[in-house]
Amino acid sequence: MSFLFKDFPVDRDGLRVDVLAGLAARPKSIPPKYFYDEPGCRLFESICAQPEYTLTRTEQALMRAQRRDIAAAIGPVDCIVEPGAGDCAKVRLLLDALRPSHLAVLDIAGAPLATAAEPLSRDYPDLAITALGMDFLHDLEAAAPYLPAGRRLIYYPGSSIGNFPPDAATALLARFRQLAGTEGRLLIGFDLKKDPLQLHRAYNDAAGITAAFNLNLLERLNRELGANFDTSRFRHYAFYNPVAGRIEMHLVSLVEQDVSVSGQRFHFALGETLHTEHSYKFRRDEFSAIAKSAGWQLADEWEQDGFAVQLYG
Ligand code: AVI
Repeated sequence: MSFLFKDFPVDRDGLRVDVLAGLAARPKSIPPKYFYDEPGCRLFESICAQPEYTLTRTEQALMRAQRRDIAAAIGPVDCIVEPGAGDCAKVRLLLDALRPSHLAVLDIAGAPLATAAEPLSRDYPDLAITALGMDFLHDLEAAAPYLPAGRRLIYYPGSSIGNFPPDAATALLARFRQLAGTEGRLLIGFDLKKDPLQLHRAYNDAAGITAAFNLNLLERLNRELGANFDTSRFRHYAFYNPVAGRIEMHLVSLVEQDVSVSGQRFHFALGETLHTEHSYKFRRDEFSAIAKSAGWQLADEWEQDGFAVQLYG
């Protein structure tokens, strides 16, 4: 029916500013959103296909098995909004089940988003599609003028919410609440607490893809910030911390070394860590308490093989 693509200006200096600040902090850290350059996105796709990393496949299986029940619980929807939509593959199942008149997909990688979203108009000729190239963590509110009036469903699958510390997760869910409006709904998927060894294996796959994904962050800094990281001098180190309820992902320096990034020198002591990601795991009641503090009321929920999807209103 119609296809609109708008690419918001991205802060081109954001990577440099965030990385220099993160390397000056103690412990050193870099925000996980910087994993996803082109090679990083390919490596993440490959992680999702590893036998040990069942999260994505389990969510897909749950959504397929429960789609009618989920659609009935959601009820009529005018517009689906998917922040971080990427290749726009996951939302198709909801488009089939809910038949909304409008879809708005948001992603920091604007051009690939537009390429992924446009073919949807062939498969759903009556659907108005809006693709917004934006860092929704900064610009979410700027999406509002592009959304039609009516009932909105925010769709946030893939346990992406687990990559935020609890305070930041609550703040993001509260912003989703604002964007959805009082009649709006949220359908969100997240990974559940389970056997720590199963979690450990998921982030330490035998083929070494998660290690390559983690180390690609250093290669990205070499490519984009003129850094001189030697990746053979860092070890991918991921483990489940049961006290905090999260996988922690680190790059641990195997030697004492100095690294230059964007013209600044940073010292790594032997064994010092560069923290790259948290991936929180939840119990269903824990998550609904977080969502409640962000203004959402649990309406329904589904669980399969250690993964949950919850519906809020
Ligand atoms: C995107 N996110 C939900 C993934 C996760 O499991 O936290 C990212 C990831 N990191 C390592 N493996 C996968």
